[in-house]
Amino acid sequence: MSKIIVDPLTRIEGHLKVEVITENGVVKEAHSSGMLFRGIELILQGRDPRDAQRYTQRICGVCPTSHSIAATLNLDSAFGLADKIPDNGRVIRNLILGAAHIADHILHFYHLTALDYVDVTKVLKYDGNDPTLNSVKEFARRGELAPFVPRYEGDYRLSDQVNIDALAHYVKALEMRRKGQEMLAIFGGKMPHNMGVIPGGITETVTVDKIASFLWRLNELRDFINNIYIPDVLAVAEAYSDYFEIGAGCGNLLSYGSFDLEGGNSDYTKRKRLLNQGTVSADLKLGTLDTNKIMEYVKHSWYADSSTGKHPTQGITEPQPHKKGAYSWAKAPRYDGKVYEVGPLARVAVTYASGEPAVKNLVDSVLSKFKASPKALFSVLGRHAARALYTKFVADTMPGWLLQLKPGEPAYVDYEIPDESTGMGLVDAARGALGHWIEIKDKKIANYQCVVPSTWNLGPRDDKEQPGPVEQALIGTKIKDENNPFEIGRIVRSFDPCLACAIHVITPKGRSLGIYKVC
Ligand code: NFE
Ligand code: MG
Repeated sequence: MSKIIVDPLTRIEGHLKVEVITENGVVKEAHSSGMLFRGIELILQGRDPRDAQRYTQRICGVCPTSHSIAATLNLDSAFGLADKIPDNGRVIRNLILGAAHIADHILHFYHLTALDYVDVTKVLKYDGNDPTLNSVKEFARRGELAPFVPRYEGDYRLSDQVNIDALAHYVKALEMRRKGQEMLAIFGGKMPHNMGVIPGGITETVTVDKIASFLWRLNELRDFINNIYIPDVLAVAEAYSDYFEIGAGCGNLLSYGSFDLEGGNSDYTKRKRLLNQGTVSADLKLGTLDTNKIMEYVKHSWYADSSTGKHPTQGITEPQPHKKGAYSWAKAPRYDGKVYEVGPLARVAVTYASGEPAVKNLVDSVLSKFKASPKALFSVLGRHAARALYTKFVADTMPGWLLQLKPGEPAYVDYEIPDESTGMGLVDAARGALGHWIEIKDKKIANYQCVVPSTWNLGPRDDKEQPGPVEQALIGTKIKDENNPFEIGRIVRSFDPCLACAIHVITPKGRSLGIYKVC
């Protein structure tokens, strides 16, 4: 038996510790620990409900846009506006969320996960004219490749040419992310922490100029997705095809769906969305989403036991940092008592299982290229492929939304804050199902709860000792070289963890709460 601790696990957002115990090189036990406390839910208590849109965006620098949408859907529902949003407002929200997801998935593949597969030291072999790669080569020649080294050594399999191309794409992807953020800011006002998404709709007016500005950036991004991102994911899949069989996870997938295709229905679980709401089991059986079945458990989390087994409407955030048997600041969300994975794979699988033709064609074409069955989707490479195909599907749909905008027509409706109310906002963030719940008393927030994607995926064991999705994905994995446990980083990063979303802390004076050595 040996123990491998990766702490902190780098190239993700936030502070994650992963600990595995191996027997004969195979993972027998795994613990995923979120290492900081997220206090935003407590900070919101007693505030103006409209603060939720502003404050919850500060949970995370990567996905503030998704929090702005979840918070706003939540406020729409609490203010009685869910069926009153003008089409311009609904469509612009979709464009803003789409821009965020495109930029975010490009970020994940190139800047967070690619160096698990791409050998950055191969830049030393570069003899072309790209000035960016030449300057990286100069740093590498002088032995200055931080933060890309130190790293695990050994299992890099791409050919020199594919490897060098991928490094050039890493740099190009930085520019593409900027284009995505610019696109978002056209209607959102700025990025991060947009100002444009508000209860009742959107603050920005629609003009032909803005539509044109958005469209040329979108077209550039679509070129990048089709000609660079997807081919790079397929090249990695070809060289590392064993990762279609590694990191399967819990087998249950859950999605809230994303991108409202119609207003009208104030029940978000029944709305027509571009990506469908629902659940999918390991045999791709579709289930309908019932939010009453969502509960959070805390037996192994640093929270008071009185908050265990609660639906988010009854949720309590009561930290207990010295609790015995606890090993994470993340709670353990469960659906119908069972463990569920969320994320692009869940979105794509639910939509695929619903028979949506464009998504089905995209997924089937990749599966047939690798002579793989749909079961192969439940894997490290399945997650990367689903994320890339989802990005393409959304980007290809967005030009049509621009054509639906009506310059000069309203993008929001006015409202009053009710004395007392409750609300729920559901959307799929880039990393998966994101839910916000609010209770309003005396026009102020009495309770606010967020159940975020990385809590679903990275959360610890629950009260029935069921390990969380990432923990299950690690268990059973053969670690080829325990001194260079590539498998751990590759499995965990395929979920695109964001511990800032799952847990987060601030002090009023910005006092430093800990020093972390990242190596
Ligand atoms: Ni901080 Fe987030 C996304 C949300 S994941 S990245 O996407 O919500 O917990
Ligand atoms: Mg919560």
